[in-house]
Amino acid sequence: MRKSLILAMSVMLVLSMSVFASAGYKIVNMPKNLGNPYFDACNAGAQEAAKELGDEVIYQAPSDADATKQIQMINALIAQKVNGIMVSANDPDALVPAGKKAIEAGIVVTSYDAAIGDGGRQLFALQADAEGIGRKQVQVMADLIGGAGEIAILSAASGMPNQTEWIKWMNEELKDPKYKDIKLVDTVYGDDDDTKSYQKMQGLMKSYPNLKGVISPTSVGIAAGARAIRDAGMGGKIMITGLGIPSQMREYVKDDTCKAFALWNPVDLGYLTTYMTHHLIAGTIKGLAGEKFTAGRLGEYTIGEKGVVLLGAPFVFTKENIDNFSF
Ligand code: RAM
Repeated sequence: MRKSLILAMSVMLVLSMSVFASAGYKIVNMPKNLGNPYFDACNAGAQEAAKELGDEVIYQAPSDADATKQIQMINALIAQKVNGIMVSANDPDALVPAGKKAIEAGIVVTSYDAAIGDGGRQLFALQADAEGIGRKQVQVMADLIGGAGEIAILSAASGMPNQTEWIKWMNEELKDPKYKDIKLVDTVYGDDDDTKSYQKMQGLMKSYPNLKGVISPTSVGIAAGARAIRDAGMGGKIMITGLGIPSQMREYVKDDTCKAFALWNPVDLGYLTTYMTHHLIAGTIKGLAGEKFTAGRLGEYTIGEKGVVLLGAPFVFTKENIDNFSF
């Protein structure tokens, strides 16, 4: 008697669990490319949020940071009728038509990290204020090289919206007369590919024998650049800073190849994006400026102008604090 009751109850439990699971939304997390530990950290946050929300987040992207391949993937997802797509765009304008088509098909399209242009996405989770990020990297570099010498920028790809925006602010900051002894000699692109970024760093060292420092606003570029500097025995002679993730940069920070770099928390960025996307699908927000929503452990957020939701302020990592971070 008691046994059959327990059995009936467990059957009911399993049934209700599967009903709950099928009530969840199907959301695709589409970074610029796969195989990038920065985006893996974003995805860890997305999975954490999905678990809390009862949604399913599928991690899908091209193997290289290519806009055309992202467009093909978005088109395929429209046919599959997923509920939401969260995109870090390789090209802001090229992705607008595909994003629009998905929205018209009833799919929620959001961006994080690098936004699809206006009309091609509903909301954008912005990691940190672009002006602050751009200017900060120049300020850190100036400190590292004692305010004088030749510097270069080692970026990802020239069409990527976040890279373009940060570099614009770096150039603005450099106009300040206090940097009159610093000369930006070149901006090169490693396409967020480790080997290509490493070779671009080697090329910079060859072309500019007096190079004092490199700013790399990409987690792929800064790690490859630091490795190239160390392999060339130039650690301490050429400074590198930019945006990186602690797990990839720890060894270079510890041996002084990279004394300081900045970033936001990518796990939190993926977590916020997933909550934001979920609320749009559920209809609890429409995506209008001024609307508020709660993003689990991160608390309350307000939608800003042009559908931008700001994660928070960036953080500078050094030898003193790098061991406090696991991502
Ligand atoms: C790379 C990507 C990403 C950028 C980070 C800092 O992984 O280019 O878009 O935000 O670096």
